[in-house]
Amino acid sequence: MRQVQDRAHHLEGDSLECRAVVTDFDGDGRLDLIVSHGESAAQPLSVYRVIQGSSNRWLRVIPRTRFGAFARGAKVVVYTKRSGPHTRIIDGGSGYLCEMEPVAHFGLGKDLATSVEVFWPDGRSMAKPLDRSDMNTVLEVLYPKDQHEPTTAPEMECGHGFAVNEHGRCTDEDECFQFPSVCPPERPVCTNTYGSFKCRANKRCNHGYEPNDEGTACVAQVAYFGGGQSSGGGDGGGGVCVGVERILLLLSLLLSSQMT
Ligand SMILES: [Ca+2]
Ligand SMILES: [Ca+2]
Repeated sequence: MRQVQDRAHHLEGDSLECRAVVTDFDGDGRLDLIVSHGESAAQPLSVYRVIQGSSNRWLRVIPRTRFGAFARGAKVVVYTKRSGPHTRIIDGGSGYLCEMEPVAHFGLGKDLATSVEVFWPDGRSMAKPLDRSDMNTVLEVLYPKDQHEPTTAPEMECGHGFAVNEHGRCTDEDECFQFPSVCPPERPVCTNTYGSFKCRANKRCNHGYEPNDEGTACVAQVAYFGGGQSSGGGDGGGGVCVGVERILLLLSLLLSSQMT
């Protein structure tokens, strides 16, 4: 990693106020990195084109609005054979001076996607089973104009830990509720999780504290928002609109991911 970071510093130097976006610049299904410079004078863009990973599978999903525009704010969930569900949001503006592509990109490695669900901001949704021929393609998903038109198929495959509900959508199975004895006696406390469940030892904690995942100690309670822990703010409001240090880190991660 250190070597990759040094290489990134060598390539980008100490440029100030540069911004970056990750996108599939050449349409080959592998994400590339574009870095802009020049806060006060014109400077060329840097384009880092990914050439490794050609044997990996991928899927790109483009949800559309009812008017055919990119569906900003839509959520795209892809279920897979081995690695569970993957979620992307079509971002309406990633941050200061840059913006992500309005495409849900899924790098699958050797895995296979089995179904895709799209949720539009107005609550409309669709679901569609996928097969091998859908891998390594760009999937355009039109807005389902007819509220009553079937938007799912009976052969939906959601993968381990999920089941198809009465609306034809993949939903998490509550293993703790369905199988009350799913946890072993030494770790009897069951906590349902998205796609799985956890078992821990029984432990009482004082107010403001909660057992850790193993039930071996009490830790301070933390706030959760939508299942993920809160995190600190970032430069430019998050997304991939970042300062030079984060660009170098992003570049390092991109380069290192190609080496694996
Ligand atoms: Ca590419
Ligand atoms: Ca579960």
